[in-house]
Amino acid sequence: MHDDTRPHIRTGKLSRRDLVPAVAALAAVSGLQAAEAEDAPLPPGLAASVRDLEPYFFPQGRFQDVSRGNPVPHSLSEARRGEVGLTRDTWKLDVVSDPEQPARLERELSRKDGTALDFAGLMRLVEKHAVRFPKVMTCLNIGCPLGMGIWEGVPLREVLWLTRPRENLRRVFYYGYHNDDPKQLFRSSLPVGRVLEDPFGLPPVIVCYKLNGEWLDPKRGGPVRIVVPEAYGFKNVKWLSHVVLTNLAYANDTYIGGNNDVDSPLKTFCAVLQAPGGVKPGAAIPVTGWAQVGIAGLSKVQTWVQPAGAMWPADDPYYTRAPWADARILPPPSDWGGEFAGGRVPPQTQGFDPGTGRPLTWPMRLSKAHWAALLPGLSAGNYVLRCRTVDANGQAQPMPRPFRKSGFVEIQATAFSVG
Ligand SMILES: Nc1nc2c(c(=O)[nH]1)N[C@H]1C(S)=C(S)[C@@H](COP(=O)(O)O)O[C@H]1N2
Ligand SMILES: [Mo]
Repeated sequence: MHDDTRPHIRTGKLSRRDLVPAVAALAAVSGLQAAEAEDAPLPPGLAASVRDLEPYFFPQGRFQDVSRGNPVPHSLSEARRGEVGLTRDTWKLDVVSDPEQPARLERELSRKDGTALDFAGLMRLVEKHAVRFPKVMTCLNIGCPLGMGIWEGVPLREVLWLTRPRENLRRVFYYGYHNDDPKQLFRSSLPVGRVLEDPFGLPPVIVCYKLNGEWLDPKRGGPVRIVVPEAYGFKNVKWLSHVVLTNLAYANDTYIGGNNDVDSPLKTFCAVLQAPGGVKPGAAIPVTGWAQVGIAGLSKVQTWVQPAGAMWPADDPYYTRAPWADARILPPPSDWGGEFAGGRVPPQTQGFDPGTGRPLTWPMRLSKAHWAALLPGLSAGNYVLRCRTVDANGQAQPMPRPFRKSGFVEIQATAFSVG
């Protein structure tokens, strides 16, 4: 459905899914420093393009939607959503042992026994345990983020502990409302260790009920979804209804079908937002774009313009020997977008200074950054613009994980003409 990556060079207006496929090989970039966003004033030829950039945080309605289901659960009428537990008043969550590979729990939370967790119960956990953090939502198979938001929830471990698990618990899997049709089930899973503890400063896996300070809307998976900070979209199950604690020792995600690598955290990569258009010979060319900051961070965004039809050595499929030039990674915006109440990032958002509301590090990991470049003027003709990231380990895109089914990471090529 959305596994759509037609391989051709994009021309003219932005169509975010049109990207050029890359093939596997090795790229090595060394001697790179950590990212530094530049605060120096932008050249006049670039300032207008930067002003026109998309907002940093997306309002809920601006997220792209790739939901499955027939009908998609968010398209149900409010009355019907009430009947199936998809409103805050009617929501219930089963937290049970897997009958196939049981974990030993002292108690289960289940609709059957009248002990399921309801929204009021979730809100009791909120009082003590709520967390908020920024995260980019990206589909493993799509070359652009679906949206960037501040997600709020309760750590999934707080819900898990309500069952008082004792032993034989190795994995947690979870799924949402799927029209009561087993064929429509969408399930994801995590090792229990990731749920119980947050490695390397990551935020927790959460049972999420708010986005950008507002209740999570039905389209975004409301009333409640899972959000896994470092994961691609498919681990972030929407319309959450069941958490199953299991002694199963390996992943059983629905996304394994479709040949996806379900153990692959977010990669670092970039693309153009404003492509060159209407360019006159000799005139400097403003270009803007976004970069996804994956687990390896972001050190640079670079661009390279090549005459159309020019050949490139077949032994360098990732263009590592091309004369790449650094673009600017833009500093934190003064207007965050996101339609936040009072125009401020919600208080106590992880990664933001509680006093000033400014980010503590930049660019923020597992988030998005914008970039801009003013390319030197060219003579009349046809060209291809490419862009790539270099991560904080010095690895240039699409390395170190170039494979298609562990997350989209191809070097984008955009055709344009001067004349
Ligand atoms: N219940 C359910 N949750 C789901 C899906 C789904 O089809 N059903 N799609 C997943 C996939 S593949 C992605 S990329 C994200 C997209 O999240 P978004 O629609 O909020 O942007 O939702 C995930 N959660
Ligand atoms: Mo996805």
